[in-house]
Amino acid sequence: MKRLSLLLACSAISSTLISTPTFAQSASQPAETGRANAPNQKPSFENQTRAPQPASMPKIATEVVAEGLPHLWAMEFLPDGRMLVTAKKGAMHIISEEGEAGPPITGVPKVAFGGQGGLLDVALAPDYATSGMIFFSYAEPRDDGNGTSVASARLVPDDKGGGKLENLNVIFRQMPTYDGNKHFGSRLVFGPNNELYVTVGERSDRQPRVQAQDLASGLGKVFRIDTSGKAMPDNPFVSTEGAQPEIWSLGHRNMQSATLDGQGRLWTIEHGPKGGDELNRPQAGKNYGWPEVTYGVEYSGSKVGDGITQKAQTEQPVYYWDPVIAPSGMAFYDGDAIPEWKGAFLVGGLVSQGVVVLHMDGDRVAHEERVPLDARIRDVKVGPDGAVYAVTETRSGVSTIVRLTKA
Ligand SMILES: [Ca+2]
Repeated sequence: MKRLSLLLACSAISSTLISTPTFAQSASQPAETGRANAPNQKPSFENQTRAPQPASMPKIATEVVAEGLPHLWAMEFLPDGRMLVTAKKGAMHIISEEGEAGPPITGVPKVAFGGQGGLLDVALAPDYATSGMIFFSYAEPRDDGNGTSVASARLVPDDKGGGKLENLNVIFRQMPTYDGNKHFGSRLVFGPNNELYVTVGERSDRQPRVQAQDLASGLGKVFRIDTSGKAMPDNPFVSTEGAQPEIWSLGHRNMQSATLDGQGRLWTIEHGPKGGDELNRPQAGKNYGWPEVTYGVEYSGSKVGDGITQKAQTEQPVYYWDPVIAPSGMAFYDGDAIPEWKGAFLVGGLVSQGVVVLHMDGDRVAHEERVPLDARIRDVKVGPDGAVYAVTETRSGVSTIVRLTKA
């Protein structure tokens, strides 16, 4: 009888689900109802894609708190409640509590602006309140191309709403250099032991992208370094001949989302191929498959490699999206202002034009909720007030910051 009632419950919504494999466990409809790009690919466990929406979803009110900003890439809250933002063209600004951008902070190094390149993520050092140290990533112009680099500096705010960077140090360079303008990643996330996770891309083109599987290459990896840029001594490949010791995990495509969960563990979301964005919890030394094992298809519609979605010695994504959301920033919600979201991941969607809320059950996704915002979302952060702040962008290069609260 149970099985029959599930079938009946699903038949009402089946017209929108014909193109995707589903496990008929819940009568709730998934948020995603669009046609899959790889309709014949099967998830390897329940709720690995198109998880049902939660039974009750909060009504969300939005308010623009800053507008007319340059094209932003990342945002962090400073301890005094103001926001520190990176502008993709190569500037940093402090946004006042009234929503006004201060003058550009001086001392930002030159970035390779163009395509997906520019000034990328920023993270405050765990001891920022006393040290003033920040870390940021950027597409670095180099002699024979460019690559993602990470710098540290001391942020010295002034009394005019601006400031300067002092003691600038480029602490890490993704190698090899490549002459392209795509798939730089990146996100910077500090772990609980002062270790810095750096997520990058594999530079997209067919020739470099296979290096995501190569431990001698820094393309398509998560790195784990100390604040001076050195490999953490307990990294998985420090004793492997020829491997880059900074590598934490391999087989990634282009990770533009990363955050810690409530237990201090790293989670990432990468831009996949067409129909292959994926959520992972990267673990030491593990291989996440790209470009040999993946969901989705090439942009041309042809299969990626041999079209394999599962393989021994590679990790299945915790979750994947087909069609893609095009993930940007990501945050773990531990606030009280929106109780329904407690313990969920909040993910910005460039293509899905809103915030994706992933409700977890242990290390699996139980429910996926969408908050449409009618704008490409470039970053998502939880504010000191427990509200959620989303950075929007337009193709023409203007950003706003929107505050999400429970209506
Ligand atoms: Ca993968």
